Amino acid sequence: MKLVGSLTSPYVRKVRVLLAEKELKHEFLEESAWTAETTVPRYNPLNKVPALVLDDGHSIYDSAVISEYLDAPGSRSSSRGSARRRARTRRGSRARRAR
Ligand SMILES: N[C@@H](CCC(=O)N[C@@H](CS)C(=O)NCC(=O)O)C(=O)O
Repeated sequence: MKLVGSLTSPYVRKVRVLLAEKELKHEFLEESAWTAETTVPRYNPLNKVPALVLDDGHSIYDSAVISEYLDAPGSRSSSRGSARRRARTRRGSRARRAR
């Protein structure tokens, strides 16, 4: 999986701490939502970091949703789709609230 975010965002930092604590293998793509050439909308239509790109190519966003996903037991196992589905559903409802 790949975490998309900036080094200055407290929301990104929260997720980075969780990834480190859980020793979860991931790439870090340093990106800011504030530059003209930002790629963040590819991963989050709200153009906010963090976004977490899963191995299947789908992304989830909003630090609370990402944290819950990473904290769910077995959520990174390919045989466990429920945490992923829950994260996608919550991602949608958080995005609607943010509008
Ligand atoms: N509720 C979001 C907030 C994320 C957020 O506001 N990120 C800021 C960086 S600290 C951002 O990307 N802002 C870009 C923008 O608002 O256009 C979360 O918890 O992930």
